[in-house]
Amino acid sequence: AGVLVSLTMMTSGAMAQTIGFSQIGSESGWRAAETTLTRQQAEERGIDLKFADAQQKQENQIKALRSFIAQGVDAILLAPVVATGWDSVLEEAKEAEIPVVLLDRMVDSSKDLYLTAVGSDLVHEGAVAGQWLVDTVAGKPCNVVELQGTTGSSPAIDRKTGFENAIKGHDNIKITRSQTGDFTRTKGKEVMESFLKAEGGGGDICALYAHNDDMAVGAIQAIKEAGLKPGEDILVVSIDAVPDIFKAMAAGEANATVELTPNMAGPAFDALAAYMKDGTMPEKFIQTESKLYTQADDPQGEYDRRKDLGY
Ligand code: GYE
Repeated sequence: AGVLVSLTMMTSGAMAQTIGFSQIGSESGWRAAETTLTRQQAEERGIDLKFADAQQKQENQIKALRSFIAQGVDAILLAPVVATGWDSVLEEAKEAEIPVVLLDRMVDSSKDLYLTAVGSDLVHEGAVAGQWLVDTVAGKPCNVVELQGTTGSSPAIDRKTGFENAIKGHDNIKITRSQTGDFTRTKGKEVMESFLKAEGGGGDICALYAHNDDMAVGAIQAIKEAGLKPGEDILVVSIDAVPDIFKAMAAGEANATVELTPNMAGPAFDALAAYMKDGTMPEKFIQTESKLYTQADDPQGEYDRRKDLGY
């Protein structure tokens, strides 16, 4: 029986896997695209994907992980809505010998509590956005308003840090207001409206830095409703490179975005396949690239290339 089992195990590299995916929700176009691509890749690879939408709540993610552990899934994908509070449930997954792969956001738990993390260098993304503004205003005074991502999430923390690092030493650029828009269009619009009101109509707001394109798209609406020209009166720089930011760029209403690939699942499934086949340990962090796009980079063409990817 031993030989039979080992033969079965050896040929079962492609054995059907059940993988639990705790997704944050669908707060942005980017998140929707990540979900679409993850489902597609699971399908292509014959993976039985158990999908749980947490509606932005950490307690729902923790519940989902406990349910996956109880089901005895082969592996877990987790896009952690915030960076803290994961130790106990990740310990439970480790106890159950279920590998966890983080997608697009990080946790502050120790690295031995997850197999690997797939994501971008979030600090670098903020720095690319900040450097673009430094180069664009070229020494002229510029008051910036900032729409932060979800409070306590690693992208909100790191993208703020990166942007501030880039503008350090350029005293002409000042962040005058900064508040979370929770990565959504609706909140982005609401908070931008409050910024415009607080700044007496927004006449002295030179630029908006939004931690994602969806908040920027919402803010663009607010800027227009205030009678100002987004992309001209108020420069707009954000992150994700979703189709609708390219649509805004093509209309001259947005200026720059830093690309974040929504395909985090590909590298995650590859790392899991290798690990589950023969114990190959992946790097602890599998980094995806961050590319700057501006109005000079054929925004209409970029929109066309992305519009059918499930955003
Ligand atoms: O930028 C945003 C999504 O976690 C880096 O989450 C990701 C961010 C992304 O809501 O659109």
